[in-house]
Amino acid sequence: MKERLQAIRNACFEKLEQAQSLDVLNEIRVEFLGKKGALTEVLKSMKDVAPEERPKVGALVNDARTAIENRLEEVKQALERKLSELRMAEETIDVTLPAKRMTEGHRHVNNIALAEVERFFVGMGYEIVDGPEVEEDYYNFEALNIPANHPAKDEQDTFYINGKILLRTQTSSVQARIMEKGKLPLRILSPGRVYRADEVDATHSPCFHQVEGLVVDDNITFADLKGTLAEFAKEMFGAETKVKFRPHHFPFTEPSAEMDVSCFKCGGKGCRFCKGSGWIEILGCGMVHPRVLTMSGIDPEKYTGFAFGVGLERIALLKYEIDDLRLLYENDLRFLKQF
Ligand code: 2NM
Repeated sequence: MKERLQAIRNACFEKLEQAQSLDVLNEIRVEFLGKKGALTEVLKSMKDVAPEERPKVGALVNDARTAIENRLEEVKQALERKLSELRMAEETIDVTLPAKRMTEGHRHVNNIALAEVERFFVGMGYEIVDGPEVEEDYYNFEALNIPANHPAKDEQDTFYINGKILLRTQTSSVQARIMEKGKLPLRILSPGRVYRADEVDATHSPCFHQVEGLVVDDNITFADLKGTLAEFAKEMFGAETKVKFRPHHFPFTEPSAEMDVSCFKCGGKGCRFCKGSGWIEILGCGMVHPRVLTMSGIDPEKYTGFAFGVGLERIALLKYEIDDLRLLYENDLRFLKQF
């Protein structure tokens, strides 16, 4: 019996020597100490031992069990220490390695141009205002003196949701909404997306951005318009920039004009950039039509105003000398990274 117990103990210790994982340790525990384990088998055979011998044999079995349990615990602790050292070694961080570079985003060209436009007008006391892109026919057309038979109202040019609701074609709709509220004086700038049913090409997109400005107060004259927009041109295209106004027609302004800036590439001598003319067309403007004021509940005998509208993409393309509008929307990083 003594030899049998010694053999079990040796077999167990030998296996423990080889054990490399906690799972294997547990298997060894079950194999030797478990319900069907080797030691339990010995206890079962006690019935064959002479009664006077049993206490002695029992004590021997208990010794063997204690020895195995102790060794199991020792091996377990040693193994845990070893595994944790291995893990620590694996997780060690080499603080001398160079840091990973984060890819940093930046503003889109359109946004850079918009920030510049906004900075100028906010500096002049304008408030930036916002309104719905899905707009009522009334604010997009009727309130701006665009009659029912006007070509801009054609389904060929405007995206209609239904007979009365559409995607705004200009951000003046925002201004019509604000004039209607009746708080005067007004000095507002409404940048935003506008939609027109155009085919995509180098200069057209069905969705683009407009910045429109509106001032309404007593004694506002065309001189205020000219002074404001001449300063704006200098801010955007350089202090040397000259402006010129050409008569034009818009339904919502009277008189109306288009403003050109002297070519900032050639200084007005004429080059490829300005197609030899020395001038570049930049925006539309005019004195707010008395009918537009009246429809918003403003008395045109007491108040006058000027307004203007500029295409943001046009400014961005000119300033950064980009020759195709589509580049602004394709989100090709090779393009975007240049600005
Ligand atoms: C333009 C050109 C001229 C304009 C008019 C108004 C409003 F609401 F006051 F009637 N807002 N913007 C306007 C005037 C827009 O865009 C080329």
